[in-house]
Amino acid sequence: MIASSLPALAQKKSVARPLIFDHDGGTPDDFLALALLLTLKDIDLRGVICSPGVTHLEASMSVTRKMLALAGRATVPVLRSVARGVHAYPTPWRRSVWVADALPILNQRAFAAPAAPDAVEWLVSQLTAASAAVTLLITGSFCTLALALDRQPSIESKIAEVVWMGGALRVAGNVSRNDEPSHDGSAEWNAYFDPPAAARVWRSKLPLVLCPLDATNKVPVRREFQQRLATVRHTALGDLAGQLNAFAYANGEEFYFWDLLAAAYVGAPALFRVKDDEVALLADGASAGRTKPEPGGRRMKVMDPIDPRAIEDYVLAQWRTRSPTGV
Ligand SMILES: [Ca+2]
Repeated sequence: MIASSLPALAQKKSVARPLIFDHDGGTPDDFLALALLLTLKDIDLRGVICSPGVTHLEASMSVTRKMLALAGRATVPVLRSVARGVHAYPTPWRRSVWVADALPILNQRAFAAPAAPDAVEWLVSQLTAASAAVTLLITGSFCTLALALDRQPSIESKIAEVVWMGGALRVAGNVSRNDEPSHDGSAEWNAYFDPPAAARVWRSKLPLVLCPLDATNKVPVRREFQQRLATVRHTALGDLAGQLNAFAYANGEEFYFWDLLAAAYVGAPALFRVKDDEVALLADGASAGRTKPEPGGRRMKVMDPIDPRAIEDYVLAQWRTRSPTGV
């Protein structure tokens, strides 16, 4: 950019980027990602799709609606996916969404949930009618997108890019043999939940940006981060984020910025290196859902956080500042 063009650009009103968020209700992860998205000024959030995955769908939809209402965005449509997936998540992982749904901060007012349109039908009609290409942020499996692509393949041309938290390229997967004895442990759960759906997206020409475990492993949720969340409690979204993040300690296991990292990329891509890669997807067998770097594999971009501490600082700064709707 040349310096002389700056005044003209400064006067030009920036156009918000249209985005659809498709999540699978993992608590706290998917909702932390939503809490960050709701702080972004340059995003036009067109709708939030609740897909099956690491959740109970009714509770996931309820939390999603209550979060949108808390953020003054109750008019953003919430869509119900009828996709089913293939491999069910371990039951204990899915339960905490019910606790999130009962948090007082999300229940300050009585809430009447409107009927939820079918996500696949809505996605096809939204994209078909879109005048500008839409970004998809997907922090669950591809189960819903795959159905939409099958229903109307031409929607591909209306998708600017798909940012996906999923895959494990040069690190171990997180599908445990304790939970899935027939699996070899090489896959990441968002790919393993519905490998044929991932294969459908692999067959598409969609621009794909991966946020794999290789990236998320670099950003653990540190105790210090939880303590710093207490300093952003003066905003509603910051307060909610701190309460949600406490769920990260429920099982005493290591927790990472997974979905939140992919959302941070949407808001602040400059905090990431992005490299081209070629990745094969194994759709069945003992490695079902494995995403394997391989010459000749599907081309995609892969994100890598430059500085994990800068990611923490970024999300805290977002939650410290009042959102575009003033909460
Ligand atoms: Ca998720």
